[in-house]
Amino acid sequence: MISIPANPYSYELPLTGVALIIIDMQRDFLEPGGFGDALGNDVSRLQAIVPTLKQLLEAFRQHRLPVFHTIECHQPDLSDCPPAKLNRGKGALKIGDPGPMGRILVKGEPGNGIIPELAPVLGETIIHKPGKGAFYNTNLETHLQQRNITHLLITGVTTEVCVQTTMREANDRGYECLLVEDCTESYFPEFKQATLEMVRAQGGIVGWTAPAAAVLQGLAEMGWGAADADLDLANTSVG
Ligand code: C5J
Repeated sequence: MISIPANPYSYELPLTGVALIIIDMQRDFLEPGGFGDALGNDVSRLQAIVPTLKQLLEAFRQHRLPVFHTIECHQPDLSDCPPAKLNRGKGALKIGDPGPMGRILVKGEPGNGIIPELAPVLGETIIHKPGKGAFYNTNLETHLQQRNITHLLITGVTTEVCVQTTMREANDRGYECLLVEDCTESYFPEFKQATLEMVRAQGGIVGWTAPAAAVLQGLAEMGWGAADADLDLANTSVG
């Protein structure tokens, strides 16, 4: 067990059972012409976390620890997109409309993919999710249970929407969650700050927060080797 300095108090990272969860680092949220842009947001804000998140991802890869990428998306016929989601927002383009990067938030379209800097590699799991939370209508929990994962390091965008929803879902399911402060971002800086404070309030009612440097230091102290690997290098699973 390694103690990571965190808020509201140290996060105890076990030697096994840890996974990195990267939420929705997709072109649809980070690039002009995607879903985030269509809703009127300044998407350039989200780019700032990419180098730090990449560093954390590389550390997980180096230690051969499990990595899960999520993608918010819908089937081409939008059968998994309820009217309440489809009609919300009154943006320039709706989910399913053709945009400069293909159909907005539709699975398989160029704009729906993960940004190239963080593209999944063989052995990492991709979870396609129709909702904001990564547990809703996905097999994420089955994947986590199969691999005896108990501790989740949570990253990605946007902090107060898909990241926070996923962290709350995970917390209710008994996972010990740490939100990596400089590996998550929002279109609204005040919402990011509020989310960090909310999740760690009341003695960590939803979990912990810590900067990436503290997590990286903890991983270095672990000294995990390939023998502890929980990766199936033959398969990148898609859920
Ligand atoms: C949103 C997300 N904001 N990934 N999705 O619609 O946070």
